[in-house]
Amino acid sequence: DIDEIESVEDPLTCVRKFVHAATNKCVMYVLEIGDCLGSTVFSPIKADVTGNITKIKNVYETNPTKFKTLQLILEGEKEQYGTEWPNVGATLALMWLKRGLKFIQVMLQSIADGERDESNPNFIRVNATKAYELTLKKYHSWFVQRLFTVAVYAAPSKSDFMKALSKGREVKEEECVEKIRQFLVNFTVTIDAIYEMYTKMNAELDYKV
Ligand code: EIS
Repeated sequence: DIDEIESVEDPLTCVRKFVHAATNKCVMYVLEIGDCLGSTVFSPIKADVTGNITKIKNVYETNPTKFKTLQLILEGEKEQYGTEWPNVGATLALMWLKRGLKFIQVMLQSIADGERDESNPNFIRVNATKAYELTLKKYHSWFVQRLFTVAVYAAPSKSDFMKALSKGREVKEEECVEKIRQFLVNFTVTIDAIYEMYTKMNAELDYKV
């Protein structure tokens, strides 16, 4: 929201507001993508991501003025929970949510960059596998890693995926890739800012599930 950004004084507030606004938008896209993936294999993933969002939203709604930005939520919870923090509340929910968002970012970037399996050019397995290795794998036990391998086999073909992203319309691959590129500009900046915030605030945990 340009108006909101221009009306504030210092650049840091600006960045926080941007992260807050952009995340709301990103989150909507994620849910839409989830719906497009229909398959029951994806329902635990969708439930997890939706759970994270609900948790963050609920905390925000307890005090929208105090929790105007994601950073203010983390700072507020740090104060509130003491030694339990960051393994608690919206801080924990966003810690996991950002990994799922980063997975999507890396996968879309890989598709946009034209990375593909030459013998199966209409599959997105290579893109999903790359994204998994760079974002979630390190937080998953051997068992969950096996589940991922199964999920990747249920992934739609690239053309079905593009169709789903275009809300069911038949679109040219090039046209869809261009939209993905545009989407990635703000999406990437936002996710990077959230990751940076976790690093700066020392809020990142690296246990496995
Ligand atoms: C966290 O979940 C909770 O999110 C968090 C809190 O309860 C915390 C406590 O430790 O746990 O166990 C969850 C973990 N979440 C930890 C795993 C759930 C699903 C496992 C399925 C494994 C396969 C994942 C691979 C994805 C395959 C994709 C194939 C590609 C087409 C366009 C595709 C969109 C896919 C988006 C992928 C996002 C995955 C997110 C998984 C996150 C995760 O590992 S709290 O809850 O704080 O809110 O209470």
